[in-house]
Amino acid sequence: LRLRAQTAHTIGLQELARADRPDEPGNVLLVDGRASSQERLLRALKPIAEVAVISDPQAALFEAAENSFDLVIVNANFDDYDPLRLCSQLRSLERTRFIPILLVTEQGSEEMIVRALELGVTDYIMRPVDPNELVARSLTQIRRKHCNDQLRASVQHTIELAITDDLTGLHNRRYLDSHLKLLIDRARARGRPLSICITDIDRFKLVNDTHGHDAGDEVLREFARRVRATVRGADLACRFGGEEFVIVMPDTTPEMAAIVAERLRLMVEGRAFGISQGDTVLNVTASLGIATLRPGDDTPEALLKRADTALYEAKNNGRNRVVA
Ligand code: GH3
Ligand code: MG
Ligand code: MG
Ligand code: MG
Repeated sequence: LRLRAQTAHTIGLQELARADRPDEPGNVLLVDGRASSQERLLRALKPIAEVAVISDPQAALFEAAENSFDLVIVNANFDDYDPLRLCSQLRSLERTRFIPILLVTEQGSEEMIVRALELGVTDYIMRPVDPNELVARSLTQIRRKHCNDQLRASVQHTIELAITDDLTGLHNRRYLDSHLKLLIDRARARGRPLSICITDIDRFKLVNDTHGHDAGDEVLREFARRVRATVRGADLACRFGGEEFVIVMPDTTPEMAAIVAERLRLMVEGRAFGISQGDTVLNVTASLGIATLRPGDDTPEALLKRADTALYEAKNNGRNRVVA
């Protein structure tokens, strides 16, 4: 009778798991040095999870780092290997540090359990392992992992929205404000040059006035694409405001910055911008001002101000040019 009750209970938990996440079974890595216990634990877990079994704890670390598991179960039964070493490695690797760990230990190994919890093991279970308890503890961790993953992804998404310009997909001014100082400090600390370029589309108001605001938006998006095509991975490109863009270039001398700016100027001037109204193409030009970090620049604003003054000069000297 007791056995039957236990089976029913197990089924209850399975159904709960299915009802909760019908299309999201857990992915479990079972690290277990012995074939006999592997088989027993596997049988208990099979209804609630996809289980990968591995005997060698060092190989398990690689396995965990290469795949996305929701739970690692470490059965502390290896010959000549401290299971806590694996747990601690799992906790320290970037790719595995968020995976919950369930440790299976001997009765009376309180000391080991305390050390395990201290180094970040999530939960433990004592031998002989009760299958229901194993399922219950595993499900708890798998669900928690799924929730945490969703939370992390949504935080990531929110951050991205907050630092991205909706229209062009470039970084926005908020991101520039928070990062320019960082890039300047880093350049100073390393004794490396850093240059910035401010570019503003020429007579952009005319585009809006003649072809409408939507056409203006299309020009801005295409302009941003050409900015992106000009910069290197280490550069920070952002939409500073309306039709103004800023490029921050670490490790870049004034001479190199002038070359980059001239390349962008030619990229804009060289090929007309298509807009979706009929066959209309627009000839667009931009003016660019560059500045390089000097000892006297106390703030990011000081550097931006000099680039802006250069831009103003480029506008005054007839537009469609680079001024340093
Ligand atoms: P200049 O050569 O001196 O830079 O002339 P300009 O016409 O480009 O400069 P001005 O600052 O007078 O006009 C900028 C225009 O950019 C005015 C504004 O309506 C437009 N603008 C700003 N943001 C957006 C946007 O997101 N979309 C569109 N379509 N237009 C924008
Ligand atoms: Mg203007
Ligand atoms: Mg303009
Ligand atoms: Mg402007």
